[in-house]
Amino acid sequence: MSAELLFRDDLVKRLRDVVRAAVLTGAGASQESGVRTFRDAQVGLWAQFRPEDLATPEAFARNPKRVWDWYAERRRLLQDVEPNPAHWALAEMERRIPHFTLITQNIDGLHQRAGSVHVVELHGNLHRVRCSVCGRYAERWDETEETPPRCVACGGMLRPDVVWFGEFLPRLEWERARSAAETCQVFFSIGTSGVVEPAASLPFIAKRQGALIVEINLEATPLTPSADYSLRGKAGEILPALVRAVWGGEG
Ligand code: BJW
Ligand code: ZN
Repeated sequence: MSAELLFRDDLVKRLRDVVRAAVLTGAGASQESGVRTFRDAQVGLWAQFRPEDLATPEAFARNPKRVWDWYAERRRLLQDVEPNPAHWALAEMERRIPHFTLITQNIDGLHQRAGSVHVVELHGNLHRVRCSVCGRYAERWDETEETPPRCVACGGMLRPDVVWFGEFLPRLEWERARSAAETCQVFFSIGTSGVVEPAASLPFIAKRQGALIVEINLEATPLTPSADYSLRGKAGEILPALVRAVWGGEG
């Protein structure tokens, strides 16, 4: 399949001279690595729970062990997972576009593993925990008989350093994401259902200040009617082809 045939000529031309770009990725960007998207993450042991019943502070307060075990299982599954061509292509775009901000809702760290440098993690990172009482962060902790393990400083329960429903996003990350949306010439929305706020508002912020909106998704989302280009298909196929069409080389 020729990359040039895939895209309307004007998109390729408009991307060639872009200096400031922002990208928002969601679970669909990691799907081809074998990471389940958030809304089909409930299988096996977890099939009886909706994500909304696990990814909340209330769920953790009610049953901390169940929530900790769900994240521990997802962490374990990630051990066998590698970045996919969508991650590699985004790392390549960062090398081509002078001011490039990659905003991700994913907590899997796969963008960084593919070589992306300027990554804004809006919803935290699965490989970090923090104390639910004193807020102390840790990237290493001992799995003890007690689940969740306890904070070495204050004895409070550790929790994953991720953002649950009803919690505020990390302030600095949100400021960086908003500022990138407010100043970019092109905004890419990739593999996100676009229903979880405030991340879902970022492409609309970009649109209001005149940025070109490019969406890549398997299906239509609430953003689709507002997108200048809606590319329907797998991010791991479309992104490398787009990089090849715009900048040439391997993509
Ligand atoms: C492919 C593909 C392939 C598949 N190629 N595509 C305003 C209005 C209404 C509600 C709210 C509002 N403001 C706030 C809220 C409440 C809430 C919210 O948004 N609720 C909505 C559900 C209605 N938001 C919050 O609570 C946020 N906090 C907040 O706003 O603070 C202020 C506040 C505080 C107190 C009170 C009130 C306000 C926090 C949101 C935190 C979200 N956290 C999660 C969990 C993170 C940890 C974890 O992973 O466990 O983040 S929820 C979950 O959804 C996760 C994801 O990052 C996020 C987004 O999901 P994503 O990435 O879009 O995945 P999917 O699965 O939904 O979609 C995948 C897409 O990929 C699909 O479209 C596929 O088609 C596509 N795809 N394969 C291309 N190969
Ligand atoms: Zn503590």
